Amino acid sequence: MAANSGEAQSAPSAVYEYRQLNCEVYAEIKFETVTFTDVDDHEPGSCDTAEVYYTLIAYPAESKQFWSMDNTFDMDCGTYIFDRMAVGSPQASIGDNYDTLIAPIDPANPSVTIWPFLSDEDDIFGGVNDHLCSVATVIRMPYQNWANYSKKYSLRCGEGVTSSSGFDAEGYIEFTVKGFKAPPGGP
Ligand SMILES: [Ca+2]
Ligand SMILES: [Ca+2]
Ligand SMILES: [Ca+2]
Ligand SMILES: [Ca+2]
Repeated sequence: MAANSGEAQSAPSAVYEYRQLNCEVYAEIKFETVTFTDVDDHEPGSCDTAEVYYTLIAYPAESKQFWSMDNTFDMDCGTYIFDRMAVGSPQASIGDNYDTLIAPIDPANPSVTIWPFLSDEDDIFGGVNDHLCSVATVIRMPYQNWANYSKKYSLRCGEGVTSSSGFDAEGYIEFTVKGFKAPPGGP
């Protein structure tokens, strides 16, 4: 009698554990566009041409860097699609998704820190480059809410970022954040 009652109690928890192990939660961060309404690179007029390299960060996902100080991407005023900006960059072969990062959500710290950072290269200042545009935000919510989360963000250059030298472009960065479930080990 005692053994039967013990079995009856353990069955439900075994089922619960099985389901938990077969589902982890991830966030997909898709960097959509960056729009510049003004760019200052010490040239005449209000929409200068910046020589750009940039890093897409969505911690705890692995960050992606495109272009470099030696190999930059020209940008002036207008809207640029991150997926297209990366084409031609030496780093663009690292994956098909040039604009998307996948972050595993940690139940103990269910947050994602999003921080795209665009820099302007300046030969004339001896390698001291300018901050062109960046935004930063931490998205945090209860773990169980992440799987169904979906939101589009539009943040102004400089929003959420502390920088002593400021930013040389005015504009905004748009990105979407979507939660989903996938088997352990990654989607
Ligand atoms: Ca500059
Ligand atoms: Ca100018
Ligand atoms: Ca320039
Ligand atoms: Ca420059």
